[in-house]
Amino acid sequence: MMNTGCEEFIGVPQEESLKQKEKLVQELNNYGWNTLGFATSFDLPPITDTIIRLNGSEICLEEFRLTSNWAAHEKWTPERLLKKYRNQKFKCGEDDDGYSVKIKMKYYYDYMRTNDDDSPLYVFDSSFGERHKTKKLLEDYEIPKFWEDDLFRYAEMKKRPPHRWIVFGPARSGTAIHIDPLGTSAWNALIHGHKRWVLIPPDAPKALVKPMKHEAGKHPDEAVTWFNTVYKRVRSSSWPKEYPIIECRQAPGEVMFVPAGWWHVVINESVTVAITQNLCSIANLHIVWPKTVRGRPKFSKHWFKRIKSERPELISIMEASEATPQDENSSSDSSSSSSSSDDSDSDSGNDDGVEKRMQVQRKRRHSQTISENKVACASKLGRSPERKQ
Ligand SMILES: O=C(O)CCC(=O)C(=O)O
Ligand SMILES: [Fe+2]
Repeated sequence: MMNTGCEEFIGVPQEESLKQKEKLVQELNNYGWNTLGFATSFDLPPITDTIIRLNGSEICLEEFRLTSNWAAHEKWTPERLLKKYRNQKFKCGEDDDGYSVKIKMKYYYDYMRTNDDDSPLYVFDSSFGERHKTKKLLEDYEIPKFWEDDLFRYAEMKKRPPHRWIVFGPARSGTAIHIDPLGTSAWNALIHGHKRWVLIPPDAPKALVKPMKHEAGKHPDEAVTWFNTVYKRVRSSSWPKEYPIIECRQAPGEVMFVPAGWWHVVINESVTVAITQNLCSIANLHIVWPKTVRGRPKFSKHWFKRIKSERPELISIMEASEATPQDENSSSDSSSSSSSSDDSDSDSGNDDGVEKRMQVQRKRRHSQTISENKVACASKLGRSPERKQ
């Protein structure tokens, strides 16, 4: 839970805050974001945590002390983030035309504390490391050794698909069921709060893992909707044994690894702050390469050249993989996936691809300006950098 002990010191000045809050509440009510009353009625059942946890201190790889030395543990409490980045804008959604919707930290902080939305806005920002005022966040964590060999790093930074996100949001925010894009795997390090995860094997059919049409309701493609519908089936005895799920409650300091191709869905139990990165490792290059060629042809040419000069030994894996048939889920899953999708894997048009990672909750936000001075609606800003890549 958030420590609200120092609100007076770091929060938005009281008068401004009250005005903003009034406006916000009015607008949120107008949009019916709380129509289902989840703020008071949504409860997750007790969990049978089935994840395999490795204790970093008990295995021989020294580097497996993944996050204990990260400054993020001190610096990324909601309060300290507010204090340091209060006037910086972070991406919390996309409008219907794919423009970023951004919100200043000071307003989002207030929103996190006070909202009663069924499925609250979620900050999911992939360009923090490129913006002058926020790139210092990169110094607060490091890529764990296991995942350093990300083959996309050979591509020019400006050309590579978005690959790192700072993620924060209140209880009930989250990421709907999806497969990560381009056959990438991901790690997700939680700094603050608790997340609930459910992972489902890659071969589970989309129709089984997604809410049914009649269940989509007011908030289609939202984590809360999944946890109110499919989750019940997943936990019942009628769930097909051939798709055993893995679930866990992630605590601060724990790093989740999501293998390529796995369905996953995440909901925040309280205010959370996390960092997540997607990667193409040698282990999944044979999956990532053909998807990249098909989905992002322009980028793939550039990347191929770079691999050829930096890691020529990998070219044979890439060439052999092009003949491999693609699996159905990861190439066809789309609109509701926060990351995997036809269009997310595509560089036709604006060559943006992987940014669809968080598209789940953005879609619902349409083009509202939550409040003129709180959110710079992306259409005023022009395409966000990540959409141009
Ligand atoms: O922390 C979360 O909400 C999960 C994020 C996720 O699955 C993703 O970024 O692909
Ligand atoms: Fe994901």
